Amino acid sequence: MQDYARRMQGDFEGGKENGRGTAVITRTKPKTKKPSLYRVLILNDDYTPMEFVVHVLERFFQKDHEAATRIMLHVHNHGVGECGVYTFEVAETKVSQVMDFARQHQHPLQCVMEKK
Ligand code: TYC
Repeated sequence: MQDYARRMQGDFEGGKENGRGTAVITRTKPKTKKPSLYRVLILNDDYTPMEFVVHVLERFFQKDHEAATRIMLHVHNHGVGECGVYTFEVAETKVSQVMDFARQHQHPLQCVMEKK
């Protein structure tokens, strides 16, 4: 965004004289940056039991049984589906938790993240 536009939004306080007849713009509002968001996806495979995938969605993605079943069936039918959208570190943690849990139960379930 251009400075003049930000000034209109109150990001700057204008017009401090700098002794040379020109104005210096000083920032008054703290700069905030929106974090990038990441989709966490699960992938279909031929071996992981449907009930296990539903359990994963309930346990790690706070889905109720209906929502979890709907997402699982979407993945089963379309190959991939969204479990949730999170900031980078949260998404990374979810992916690790799912991959570890699937491995512990010897299922080939895959979970990945992608930038939105
Ligand atoms: N396709 C699996 C089956 O028929 C079920 C499944 C659904 C597996 C979703 C993985 O992410 C998945 N047992």
